[in-house]
Amino acid sequence: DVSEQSNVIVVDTPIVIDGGVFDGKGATYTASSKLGDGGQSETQSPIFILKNGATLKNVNLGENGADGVHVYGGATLENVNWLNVGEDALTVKSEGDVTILGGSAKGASDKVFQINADTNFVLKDFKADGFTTLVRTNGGKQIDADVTIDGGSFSNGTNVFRTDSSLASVTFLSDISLNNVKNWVREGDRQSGV
Ligand code: DGU
Ligand code: CA
Ligand code: CA
Ligand code: CA
Repeated sequence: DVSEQSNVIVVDTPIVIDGGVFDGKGATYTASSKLGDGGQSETQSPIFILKNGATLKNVNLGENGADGVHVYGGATLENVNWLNVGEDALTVKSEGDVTILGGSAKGASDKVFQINADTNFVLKDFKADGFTTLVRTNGGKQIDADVTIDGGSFSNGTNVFRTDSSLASVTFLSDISLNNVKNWVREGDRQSGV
């Protein structure tokens, strides 16, 4: 269910991609009010649902980001840009590996990537500007998330990685550029500054 509105595709039912590749060729997809308002309400729906190793590429998520992208059973994202993150940008909803290559996110009030299930989560050459936490395992939960952040540039945020899980790990590789970011890691109540 999509309709065109000045080169922006307005989505009022989540677009489900079950396996295979969805190439947006640079188009912008924004949520209609049926999915949410892009604020901090936890009851919003995603714009895209990726399942079973689907690839999403060359897509912008527009001014109403709603609950972004939900992933079930792993996915790859290439050159996906969140122009204004809604409640969050992407959520790992069930076990599976997630790889994010390039892309960017702006304007997250709280989290960018929300990990609610076991995953190997790779973020390579991503850019984020404006966030509280870039990558967060679900609050108060034990989640076996192995996160790798390889390059990228992150500005105007509080935490690069935050977890309450003793099973989670983060590895930082190559040249990561931080500008006005307070902590690399916050684990429980412990913070390690940059
Ligand atoms: O505990 O479960 O922020 O997926 C509260 C909720 C919260 C999630 C998460 C998400 O952790 O809603 O957006
Ligand atoms: Ca949330
Ligand atoms: Ca959410
Ligand atoms: Ca926002």
